[in-house]
Amino acid sequence: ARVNMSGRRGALIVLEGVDRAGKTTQCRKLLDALQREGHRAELLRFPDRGTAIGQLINSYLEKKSNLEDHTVHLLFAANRWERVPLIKEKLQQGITLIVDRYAFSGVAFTSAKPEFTLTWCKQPDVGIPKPDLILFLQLSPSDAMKRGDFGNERYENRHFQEQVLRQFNELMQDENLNWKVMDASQCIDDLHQEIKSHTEKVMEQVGDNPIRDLWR
Ligand code: DGP
Ligand code: NA
Ligand code: NA
Repeated sequence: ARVNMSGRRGALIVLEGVDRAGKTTQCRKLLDALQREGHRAELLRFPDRGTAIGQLINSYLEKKSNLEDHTVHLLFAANRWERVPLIKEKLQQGITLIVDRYAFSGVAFTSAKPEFTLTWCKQPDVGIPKPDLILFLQLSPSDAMKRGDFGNERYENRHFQEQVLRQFNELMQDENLNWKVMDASQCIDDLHQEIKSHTEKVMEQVGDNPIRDLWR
């Protein structure tokens, strides 16, 4: 691995939220802004549909296949674990990572299904790199619907999204994590400025702090 001359590691920045909150747009704008200012930053997104596991997930989301609910939960977690070596390497090299969804989506989406507890859902992601900052793009399911019809993918319906939001709210009670709740109903550029300023603050603070383990 390349040595990071500044001695400062990159920050692990996660964007979360219900579907249509604008995560993908904001990830891209944040990446562009950081790079323009000369920071080393890269984008990751989960699920990463490009890997072998990601292809199983993709076909499940597109409803081309059915998978048992526990099984699909473990596949999503495995899809994050397969990127853990890369995540650690980039952070150590001083590269800030902007991540479009992470284990919090993993837990919120599965625990929104009947008969899944938060405790069970968290286990497969225990120990993945702990984010330095989690930006939650808050948008009510009714405002999300106004942004146009949901697509045809699995999970894209209002009732389910309401359950997901409830589960995210539970996860946000965890004071060991650095959650920042953002109003995603504001205009794209104002939201971007808020996200950028939180991110830059955290990038300053990480210094050479060790990368910690999530939920451990
Ligand atoms: P996206 O590519 O960001 O549109 O995400 C695809 C869908 O998959 C979206 O409805 C959220 C859901 N999702 C993302 N991560 C997970 C996960 O880890 N577990 C489950 N069950 N669903 C997830
Ligand atoms: Na989606
Ligand atoms: Na549940």
